[in-house]
Amino acid sequence: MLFGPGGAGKTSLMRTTCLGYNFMKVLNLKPTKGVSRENFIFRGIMELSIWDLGGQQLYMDRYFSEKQRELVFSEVMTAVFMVDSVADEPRLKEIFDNFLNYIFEFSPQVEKAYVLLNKIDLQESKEDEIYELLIKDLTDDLKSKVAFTPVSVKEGSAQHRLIEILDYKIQQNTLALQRLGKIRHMLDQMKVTTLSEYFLFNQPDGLLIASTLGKFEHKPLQFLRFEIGSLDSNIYQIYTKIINLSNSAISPLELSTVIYESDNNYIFVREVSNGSVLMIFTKSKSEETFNTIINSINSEHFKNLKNFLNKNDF
Ligand SMILES: Nc1nc2c(ncn2[C@@H]2O[C@H](COP(=O)(O)OP(=O)(O)O)[C@@H](O)[C@H]2O)c(=O)[nH]1
Ligand SMILES: [Mg+2]
Repeated sequence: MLFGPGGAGKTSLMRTTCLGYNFMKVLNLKPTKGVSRENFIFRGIMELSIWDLGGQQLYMDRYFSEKQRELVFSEVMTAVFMVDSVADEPRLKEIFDNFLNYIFEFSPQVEKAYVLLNKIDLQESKEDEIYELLIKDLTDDLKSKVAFTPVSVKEGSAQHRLIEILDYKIQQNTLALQRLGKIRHMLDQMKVTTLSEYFLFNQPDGLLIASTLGKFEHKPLQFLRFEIGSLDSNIYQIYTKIINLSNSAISPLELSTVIYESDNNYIFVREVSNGSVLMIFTKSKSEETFNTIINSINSEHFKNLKNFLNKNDF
């Protein structure tokens, strides 16, 4: 659950983290009205439902009402509270205290509430003051269950923090770990005999799902969608022309693999499913290596991986 007053940056955070939007695209978001729920597949392995509770007072009061609070605050797996460090929100403390109390009351499985003090990129940001206000009068027990982080969606640190929180959840989620293990195994099978390393990325958020080198951290891919399809339109035009010139029949052209070349390696980038992209780095540049890769991305193992990823049975 992502909770907090209107204008805190919740919708911006979700769209930039999970949909690859850049910040410019969320600059002029209209405030969310009421409750909106969006589903995302994080890192290609864990399904997330994000509740963006429209932050206006009217709605806030409704969520906290005796009639609704249990419904709203139960069955939460991860609780994140977001606040605008610039705005003066007269009832901020009250909203925050209610949030904490109801989360821990109705979702006892939640171990920690994460608080994001957002917009620290702005000069007027007063995250220290807001921190003092929010932590004031909390019991020691509550204090130990709340983690505060100053962040900025604009600069990317909010997305980093959210990813960190969600990755921690993956580590605790047996189903996600099983799924990850299977994917790892399939990559290992494809790798055999090719002398190359395989990396699978989640397309919408650009994050690594799994690789034959294990987990590795990379700088976020500037939160751009990992798409190779944008070359498509131009290639198709040229392709059609050439085929016409050679008087052959035109077969459907589907751009699914791009090959890069360095002095010492090839890098293959291949779309696996709608949601993921496979990258293969060769360790040498021999013709033989090249062929083994072509074979591996046309193999049964590749088809299995594709089927598995397309099944989406979380
Ligand atoms: N300067 C700055 N503006 C932000 C940041 N995060 C969000 N905003 C802006 O704050 C406004 C409200 O954001 P929105 O995501 O709609 O907030 P929500 O009501 O919590 O969903 C939008 O105009 C965003 O562009 C940030 O880190 N820095
Ligand atoms: Mg919103």
